[in-house]
Amino acid sequence: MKSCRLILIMAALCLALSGCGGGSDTPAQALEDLTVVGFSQVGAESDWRNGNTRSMQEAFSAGNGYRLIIDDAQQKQERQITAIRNFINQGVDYIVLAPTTERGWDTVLAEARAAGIPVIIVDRMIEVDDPDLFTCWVGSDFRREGETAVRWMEEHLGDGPLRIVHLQGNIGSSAQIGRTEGLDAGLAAHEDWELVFRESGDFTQAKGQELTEAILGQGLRFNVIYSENDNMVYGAIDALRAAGLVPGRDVTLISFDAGSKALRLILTGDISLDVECNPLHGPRVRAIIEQLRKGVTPQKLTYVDETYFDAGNLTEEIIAGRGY
Ligand code: GZL
Repeated sequence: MKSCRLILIMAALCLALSGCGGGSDTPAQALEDLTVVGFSQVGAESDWRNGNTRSMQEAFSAGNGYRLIIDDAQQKQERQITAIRNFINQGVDYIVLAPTTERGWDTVLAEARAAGIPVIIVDRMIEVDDPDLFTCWVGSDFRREGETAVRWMEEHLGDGPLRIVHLQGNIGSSAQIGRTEGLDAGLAAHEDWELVFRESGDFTQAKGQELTEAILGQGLRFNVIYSENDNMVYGAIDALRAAGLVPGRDVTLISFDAGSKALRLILTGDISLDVECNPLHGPRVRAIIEQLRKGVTPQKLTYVDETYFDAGNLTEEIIAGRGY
């Protein structure tokens, strides 16, 4: 019922604009059959994020029986909270939230529950007092991603002191929290690993370049950059090259996401390790909603299988099949 109001308004608008009426394939009839999904997306800060958005658009197409309403929060939680309230007022059938940060969702998710709208969390995790405030979550194990990177560093960089520059993602996001925890465990375990710089680059290429330029300008000595996503490492590469340094030779670059552009930089030797964080959540979230539509209770937490790539295991075929 809740989506009928939205559909009828849209249908009336379509009919008014198109002057058509009657017939089984009128917009009203077509709209009536669509399941409406409100998707609050973090932003468009990275290749990963854009791949995630495309995956959701492909999964929730009209041809698949859905109408997807996407709100781009420009990496601001308050905009996501407003978007969720708008979805509630529009009477969508389902809400999907890709949360900017872990905390601060209890109130608005209680409003969605009171409205009888299931909420699916995708990608990053949320921390709420009552886990029944969301139906289920699908995403990555970010701590494990960080541990994968540190294990690789131990195996491949173990023969000398490491002076590490750490480019963090959005502070408070579970991607940043988990990847940072992984590195912190490595720093605690190795007395010849030194953290020489740590700051958030907000997962963006521009900030990654800006921070790297600043530390080069200060004359800081380092031999590893641990970047919590690909776009920040692209910015770091630009800064290193401008300073006459050779990425992969003068500085070892560690990254996360494993998008096709970054994997090509592994083949050229610029990036040494890229830990996969798969953004193609559209089919996963659609499968969850289709379970809900059949009255089936989905698994509460679903972790996506992920690996890592380096010069030892990467092929052109892998890159060709990435999808983002
Ligand atoms: C990780 C995702 C992160 C990516 C970044 O699941 O939340 O946000 O690592 C993206 O590229 O901006």
